[in-house]
Amino acid sequence: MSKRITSLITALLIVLLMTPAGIFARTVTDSETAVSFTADNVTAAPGAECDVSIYIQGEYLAHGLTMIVDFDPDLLTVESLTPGPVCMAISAALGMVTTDLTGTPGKAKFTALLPSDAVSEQGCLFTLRFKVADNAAVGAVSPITIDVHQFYYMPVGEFMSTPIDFTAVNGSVTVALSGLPGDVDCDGVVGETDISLLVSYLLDYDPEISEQGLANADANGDGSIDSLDPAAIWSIIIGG
Ligand SMILES: [Ca+2]
Ligand SMILES: [Ca+2]
Repeated sequence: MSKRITSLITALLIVLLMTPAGIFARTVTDSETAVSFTADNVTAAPGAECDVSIYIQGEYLAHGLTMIVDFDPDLLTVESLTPGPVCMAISAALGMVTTDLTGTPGKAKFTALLPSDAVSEQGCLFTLRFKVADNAAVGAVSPITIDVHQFYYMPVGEFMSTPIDFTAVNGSVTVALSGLPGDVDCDGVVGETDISLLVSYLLDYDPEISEQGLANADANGDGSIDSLDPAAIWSIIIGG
């Protein structure tokens, strides 16, 4: 790349970075197709890790994207961001990708700038790995909100960025106990109360047991809840 082009690109970037968002923006033209950003909906147990991917679909040509993924910082801590195929295409096109996962609790920031070639890839942009708080209540939900601040087309030689139309479909992380064999009362531990509850159930005393609790009641995993399972729970207790 010649020095002149490099200088031009640098000048363009400076203009872009110093310009308040949208001041030079034009209205989206009819020829552009709406793009959708989507986030996964996942479940995870208290204290567990889970992955939420952000996807981009639709036809587009983009030179810039600034996105903030919002989540509930009381429920989730973001641990890492793994680039997906779209993010890798941005890097391959010599784009600049910056992330900020820790600057503000509850926010993961992703910025991509492509000074030369536009990107049009579809698929996974990146995957965020979250850790669910140890004390998270079962049934609590953290929205995963996609907040796109800038998404535009601006080839070299253009002094105005053109916003690209898009829709965003948010995701969520729901705190749920994953199958813990033997944990009939779903309190996160396998104990003698689980045996009592299961025995009550087997004796048709009709105790209140959740759907997950019934799944956990099959402690030996043979597909049925029967008189072998209290012993299996006892084995888990003394073995653990
Ligand atoms: Ca239990
Ligand atoms: Ca069983």
